[in-house]
Amino acid sequence: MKIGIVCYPTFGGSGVVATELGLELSKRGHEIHFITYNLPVRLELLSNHVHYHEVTVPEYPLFHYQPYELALSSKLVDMVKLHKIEILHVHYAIPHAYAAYMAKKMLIEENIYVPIVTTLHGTDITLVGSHPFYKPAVTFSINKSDAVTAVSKSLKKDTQRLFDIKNKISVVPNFIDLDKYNHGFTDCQREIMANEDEKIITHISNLREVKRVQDVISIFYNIQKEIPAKLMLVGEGPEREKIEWRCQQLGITDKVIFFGKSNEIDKILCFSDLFLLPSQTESFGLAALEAMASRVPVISSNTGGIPEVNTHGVSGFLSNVGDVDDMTKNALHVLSDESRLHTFKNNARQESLKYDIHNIVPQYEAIYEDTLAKC
Ligand code: GMT
Repeated sequence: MKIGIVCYPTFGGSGVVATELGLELSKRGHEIHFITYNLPVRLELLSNHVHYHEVTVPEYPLFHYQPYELALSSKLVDMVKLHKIEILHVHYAIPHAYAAYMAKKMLIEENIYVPIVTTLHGTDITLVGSHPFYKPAVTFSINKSDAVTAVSKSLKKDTQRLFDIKNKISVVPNFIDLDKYNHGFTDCQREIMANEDEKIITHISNLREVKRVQDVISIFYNIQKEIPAKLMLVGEGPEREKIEWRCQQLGITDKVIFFGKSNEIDKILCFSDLFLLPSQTESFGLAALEAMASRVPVISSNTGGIPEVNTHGVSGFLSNVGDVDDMTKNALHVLSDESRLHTFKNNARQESLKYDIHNIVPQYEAIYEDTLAKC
């Protein structure tokens, strides 16, 4: 199939999933066209099966807001015609599903029919999309998609609760390329990051309020009072400055390493002992899955889709949002006994196998085939 993929090209989970999906589909013989405003961060290799088409929005002083949706829908029309794209798969409803619908309507005028598959990722529904300013447009574009998928059962339920959805929503969970995260314990060079007796705790996110990074700091502060430890903070975002101040106030700056945006997540996870994800809400928690695939147990909140990924008492532990004391207790339980830590590490890897890329990507292929067959 010739598939057009629209996504945010950033470090966010939806862009990562869209990119990994496109790359895997290309390996399975499909022709993939990424259509977005920047080269997606994990899209390293372009080939004759993987193409990237940039959407540019010319700056014009008259416009207070530059019309990205308009530029995107025009680009979609042009790319569908030029490359004979058969189906458009848009990741993140806002504004992608809306722009794709406009493109579809324009193409119908020229007797070209291109169906749209929309994948809902989380904040497009739970945080941003349900805002009254966007809700009518998001409801409309979900209902007008030819197929709709959500990345967890929890997100499907939230979408049905928050919007008046007439369309069927299929759950296709996020996935992981297990080979990428299959390192041994010996080649991680953990000695560069920490002393031999120190445990390495990691958090990866875009450091937004919804990630509750202050809880990460509180949990780590409590842990390092009991056992020697270092904290790896990966990602950039609006909370960073506040966190740096807090670390200074708590006197732990020498134990906290800020990596910023990193393309070496697999290497960082390779030397990690524990992953913290205390989010306020999380439709899936791809970062937790990446940690588990790297044999890193997860201490998380029990919100949204996280319980579908992190199994309580097996791959880690779940606590109520904001219950820093319980998360600390669980973290110390996992870290304080070497053989228990080893069991949790193995369990984490084992649980991640459910989300093997080779099992999940065919589910998207089946949806494309079904959708095309109905046109
Ligand atoms: O959570 C983020 O900061 C990024 C966001 C995104 O849209 O890129 O992630 C959402 O989609 C990911 C991929 O499906 C999920 O794994 C994340 O759980 C989800 N984030 C939230 O629901 C907060």
